[in-house]
Amino acid sequence: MAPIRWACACCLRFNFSPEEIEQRHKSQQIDRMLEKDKHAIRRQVKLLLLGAGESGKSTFLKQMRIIHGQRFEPEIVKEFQVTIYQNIVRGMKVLVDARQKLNIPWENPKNSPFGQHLLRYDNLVVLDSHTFQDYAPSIKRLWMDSAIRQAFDRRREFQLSDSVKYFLDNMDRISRLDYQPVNQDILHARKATKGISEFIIPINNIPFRFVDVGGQRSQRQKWFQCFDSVTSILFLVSSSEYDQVLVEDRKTNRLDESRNIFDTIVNNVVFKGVSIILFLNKTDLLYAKLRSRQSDISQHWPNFVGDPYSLTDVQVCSQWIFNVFMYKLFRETKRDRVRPLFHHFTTAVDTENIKVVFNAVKDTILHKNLQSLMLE
Ligand SMILES: Nc1nc2c(ncn2[C@@H]2O[C@H](COP(=O)(O)OP(=O)(O)O)[C@@H](O)[C@H]2O)c(=O)[nH]1
Ligand SMILES: [Mg+2]
Repeated sequence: MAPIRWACACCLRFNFSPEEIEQRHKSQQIDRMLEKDKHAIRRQVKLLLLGAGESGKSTFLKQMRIIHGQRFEPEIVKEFQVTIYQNIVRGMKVLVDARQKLNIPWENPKNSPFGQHLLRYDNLVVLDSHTFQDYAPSIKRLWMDSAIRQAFDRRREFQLSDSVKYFLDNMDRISRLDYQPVNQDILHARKATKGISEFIIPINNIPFRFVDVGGQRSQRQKWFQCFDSVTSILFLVSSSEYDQVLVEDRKTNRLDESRNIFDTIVNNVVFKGVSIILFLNKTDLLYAKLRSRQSDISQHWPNFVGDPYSLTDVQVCSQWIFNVFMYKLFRETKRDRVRPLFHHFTTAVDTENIKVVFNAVKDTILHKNLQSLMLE
């Protein structure tokens, strides 16, 4: 028989057996533990990073680590180094292949065998600082050839990761044998997120739990697993992708896909009381795209009215596109007209920009949740 450790008056009054009393005792203990957990969960801020693939979710999370002084461990830096080498070699391989398919003649025909060398790279081969040397000289030569630059300028016609240009412009430094990635390189490293990854950072003595998910179609069914106890959703949109199509099907416009995902989130009853903060990201790439005047928004978005190109200053022109077109596009998706939609224009690879934006976001979140965070 189980020893009787505790029996309240009502147990005795109802003539519970010692086993029943023990059972009741255990269940009360469990209730107290659950209550404590609930309290801890309520005392934390859970931020869900959502958005289509390549919108900048993981980059934003990297910035949170950098800004809050949580260094990347040496093993993680090593992993990023491998990713960077692969981003570069694969990126140049894509450009060489595109040059061929687009029938752009080499500026220097002697570069042809260097291009062939890149095409022979097996995407699954893991590279290190030594094996990267096999490709580095070819890559440097090819990046100087105007044929590759012309293919690069037509990149919206094929799939090229956004960071390739940054890495190719930094080849002299990256191809050194003693190369160590700096934070800016880590921020540009592209590796698609699979599954769900979480990172907790204490901010103002409150644990901020950032939840990062994979954004591509195949990854999105996993999103529902993290919809519990969400404080805020940070929804990222890649604003420069208005003229690009999805990796997944190579036909859906990326901005359209992003707006459809936003629709399912902002109008979801699960998130009724959750504040949603929209990040119109990749402003730097949008500026660059506008500056190059290679792509006209109204060609891809016929309901885009106005002529932003009549504005001579690229910055003014981009702000106009953001406010008059993109923000409106997302705001109009929201069925509840009264509910506020906070928004920011961001460049996730720019630490100073994210510092300022996150400060504002943090204030909004803390202010909105002050009661549940402080008073419990
Ligand atoms: N230039 C630029 N690149 C960005 C920006 N945000 C993200 N990227 C790059 O875009 C790629 C995709 O970003 P990532 O954070 O992996 O997207 P995710 O799929 O939403 O997690 C990475 O190579 C990033 O370095 C930005 O604001 N500007
Ligand atoms: Mg990611």
